[in-house]
Amino acid sequence: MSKTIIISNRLPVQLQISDGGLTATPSVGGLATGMKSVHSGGESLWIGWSGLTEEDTPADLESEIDKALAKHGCAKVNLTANEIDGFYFGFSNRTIWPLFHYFLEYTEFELDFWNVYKSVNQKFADAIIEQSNEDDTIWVHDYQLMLVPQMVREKRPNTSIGFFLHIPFPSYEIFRTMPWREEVLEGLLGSDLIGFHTYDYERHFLSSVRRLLGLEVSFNDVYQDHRVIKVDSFPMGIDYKKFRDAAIAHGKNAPENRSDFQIKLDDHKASAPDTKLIISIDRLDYSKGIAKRINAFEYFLNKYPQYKEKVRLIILAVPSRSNVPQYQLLKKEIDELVGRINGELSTVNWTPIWYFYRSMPFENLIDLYTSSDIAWLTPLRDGMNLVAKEYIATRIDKTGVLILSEMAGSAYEMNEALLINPNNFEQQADTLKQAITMPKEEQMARNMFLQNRLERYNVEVWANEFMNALNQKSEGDDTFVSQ
Ligand code: ADQ
Repeated sequence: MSKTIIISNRLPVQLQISDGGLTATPSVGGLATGMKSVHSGGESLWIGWSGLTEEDTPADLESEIDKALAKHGCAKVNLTANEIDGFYFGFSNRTIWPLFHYFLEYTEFELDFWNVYKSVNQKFADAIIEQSNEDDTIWVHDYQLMLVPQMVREKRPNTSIGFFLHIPFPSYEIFRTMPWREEVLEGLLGSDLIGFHTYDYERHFLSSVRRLLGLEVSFNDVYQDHRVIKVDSFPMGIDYKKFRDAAIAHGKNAPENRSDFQIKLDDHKASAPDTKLIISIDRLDYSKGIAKRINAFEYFLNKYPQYKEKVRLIILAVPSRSNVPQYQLLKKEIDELVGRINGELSTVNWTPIWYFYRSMPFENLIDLYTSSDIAWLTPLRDGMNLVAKEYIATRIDKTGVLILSEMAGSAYEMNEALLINPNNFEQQADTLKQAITMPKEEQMARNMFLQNRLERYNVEVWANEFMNALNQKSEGDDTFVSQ
């Protein structure tokens, strides 16, 4: 029986080794949830890195780990600490990530990183070949594995291979600065179907293919060596029902069942009923524009001083890639900014910014989404941004205002939000004022449209549409015969 093979850098299972032995817990991230309909009992296999380096894996636990992963339909690729350094922290996060998010000044073109990236991609490709058959369908995820499709194609000329990029694909002018640009494009073109979040990313990719490889491109088809590669956009949705149900359950919570975090939020509301809560939730990443947002908040308070003591900004930043120097610098910058602004503007009754640097359990995320009046998300570049969608899904009574950067992929589908340019402080100060004073009826009218769209185009639909397009592609006879 043919199966679906999913490949991503990390497996959707968290392994923990302690005195009590080994535990394997499924992760609850967006991708893991989204792939549920594809990754179901027995007909699929998920291949990825387990999160434990070879050095950290006790030899006597090796087969126990394999068995535990197999129970979740997963198989691991073993990576050494050195490989993780060069492949993940190196090429993936010091070359591709900054470059694809237009941070050329942070981009490092290191031959050593590139070499490790290639060899680790080969390891993933080898694992796929070993664990799959010719008639299986393969779905490769994200920027860490862009060479895998071509590497698999070499051994499996007739297998159906899809690739989805979760981050932006940059414009040709940016992409062409990379020394290994042709190899990366060739790697991706090993696929039958290449998916992006938005039409713009798709266009940028096709433009690079045409100009750097000189291949024929017609609409969204690329013609290469008697093959046709389809390129399309599939904007990723969320598990709408999960967020909505959690928010409904949260509303029904008896007072004694409230989390400590919720008690704190409720106390705050009770003590200052006129104060508006603004939330911002991201991984601590320079692409998310957190430092600029804090500066823009200070600008707003200076432009409209009547809102001092009337608004509070809650920043929740999840620690991320803290081995990469740029992330350490950013953490320091944000610590200092928050300290300075709170130091200068706080009063006995009011601290303008509450800053949390941690990952929060799902329940607390829901506490925050549901307790806030405004969500303010200002990425400087973002492939999609799922937080924007999650916030809207939790607004059961349809109130709440979303202020969203037009640089996020999600902005294309969320026109009813207040869209801003994160570099424009003047506009953001005015938009914050507009959000604070927006009548409830207007909030509800805007959110009704957003909710309907998010409910319809949820993450399951996203995954199914991609798989259907890939299956149609392999069923159709579109082999290209050059004249
Ligand atoms: P990310 O850059 O990680 O994803 P995003 O899409 O916003 O960004 O997803 C973040 C996820 O983490 C959300 O589901 C959110 O609920 C969760 N989260 C955020 N802060 C948290 C906290 N403090 N504690 C716990 N959970 C938290 C990449 C791309 C995005 C793209 C996604 C999916 O960079 O542009 O939308 O992949 O393709």
